[in-house]
Amino acid sequence: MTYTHILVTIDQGVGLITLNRPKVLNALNTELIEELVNALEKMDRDESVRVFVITGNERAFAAGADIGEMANETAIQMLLKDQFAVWDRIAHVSKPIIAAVSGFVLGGGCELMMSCDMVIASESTKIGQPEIKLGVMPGAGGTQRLAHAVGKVKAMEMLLTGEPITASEALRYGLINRVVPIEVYLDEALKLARQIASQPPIAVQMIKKAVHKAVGHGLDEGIAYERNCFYLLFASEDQTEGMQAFMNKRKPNFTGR
Ligand code: DAK
Repeated sequence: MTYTHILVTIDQGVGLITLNRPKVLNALNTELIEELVNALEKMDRDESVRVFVITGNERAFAAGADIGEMANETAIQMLLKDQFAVWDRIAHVSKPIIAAVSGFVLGGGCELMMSCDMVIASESTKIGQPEIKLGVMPGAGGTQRLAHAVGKVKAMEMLLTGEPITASEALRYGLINRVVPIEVYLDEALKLARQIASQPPIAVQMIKKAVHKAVGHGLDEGIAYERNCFYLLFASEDQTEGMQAFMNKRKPNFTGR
C-alpha cells in the first residue's frame, strides 16, 4: 500500500508511522487520518509487528485537524458526512501505540496523542486544545481523555483558555511518560517500543485491553456527546468567524451567535 501523507516502516517488530505534511504542521486532513487508520489496521493484522510508534517532526507532531477542510461546513453536513468517525477506529487497534511527540501537539494532534497508550515527548513540546479560539471545541475525545488524564480543573483551564502546556507540565500531570532532549525523543520511543516488542505478544495485547477497561468507563458515551456538540457548533456564527479569522491570519471577533 502506498501513502501520500504518512511514511511507514517496519523494523524489529516496531511499525513506525511518520505524519508527513510538514508545510502545514502535519494538519490532520481526512486523507491523512484515513491513511493512518488503514496503516494501523493493516499492521495490527501483521504478526511481524508487535508495537506501533506514531511520530511527526521536531516542529510539529500535529497542529490539529485541517481547519481549511472544515471551515465552510454546516452542522448538518458535518453530521451527515460524519467523516470524523474514522478516528474512532484508532481506539480499536489491539497492539500498543507509542506517540513520539515534539513541537506543536494541538487540537486533533493532542487527541491523537491521547489515543495512544504511551507518550515520549521532546523538551520543546507544547500540548493543548485550542479549539475554543476557533469558536468550537474538541471532537475526537479531547474533553473526555484530557479530563481523565489531568483531572477536571486542569482540563477545564486548558479547554477554556486554549493555551498549551509545556512538556514538563504535561509530565507533572501524568499526560505523558517522559520528557527527553529533542535529539533523542524518537530514539527513546523506539527503544521503549523494542522493549515491549520483545515481550510475549498475547499478554501484551491482553494487558492493553484490560488497562483500557480500567480507564474507559463512560468514555464512549462521553465521546458521542462531545461529537454531537462539536457538530452543533458548526451552526454558530462564532465557528464561521473563528475559522475564517484563522485562515485570514487575523484576530476573531466572537459575538455569541
Ligand atoms: N489546519 C490547517 N493548516 C494549519 C493548521 C491547521 N490546524 N495549523 C497550521 N496550519 C498551517 C498554517 O495555516 C500555515 O500555512 P501557510 O500560511 O504557511 O500556508 C502553516 O501551517 C504554518 O503555520 P503558521 O504560519 O500559523 O505557524 P506559526 O508558527 O506562526 O503558528 C501554530 C503555529 C500551531 C500556533 C498555528 O499554526 C495555529 O494556531 N494553528 C492552528 C492550531 C489549532 O487551532 N488546532 C486545532 C484545529 S481544530 C473530530 C476530530 C478532530 C477534531 C475535531 C473533531 N471528530 C472525530 C469529530 C479536531 C479539531 C481540531 O484540531
